[in-house]
Amino acid sequence: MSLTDILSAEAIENAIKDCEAPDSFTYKKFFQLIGLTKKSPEEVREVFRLLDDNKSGFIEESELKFFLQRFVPGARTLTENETKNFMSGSDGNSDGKIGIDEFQNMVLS
Ligand SMILES: [Ca+2]
Repeated sequence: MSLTDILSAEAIENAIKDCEAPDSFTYKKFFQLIGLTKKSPEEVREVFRLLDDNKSGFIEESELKFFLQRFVPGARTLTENETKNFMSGSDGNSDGKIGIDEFQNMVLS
């Protein structure tokens, strides 16, 4: 299973292009552009598992910097502001990392 089994490679490419400029990334728009907001809860959870490379069960703040590169290896890193906004918008229980339920809520709410 890979990300492009669930998401269209073209949509991913467009989403990455849309946030090429530093500080233009917002997770809401990105998840819309890649088509994730229209997926089923189970598909969203599968995407989380694919993004959780070290299988820790969480996406940590330090990993968010490289979030775009999980989709396209040549994509840019996120800025500190983008990383902070991403984390504060998704980390419902404020433990500094994103769990699978928090990820699902963030994408589908
Ligand atoms: Ca959390």
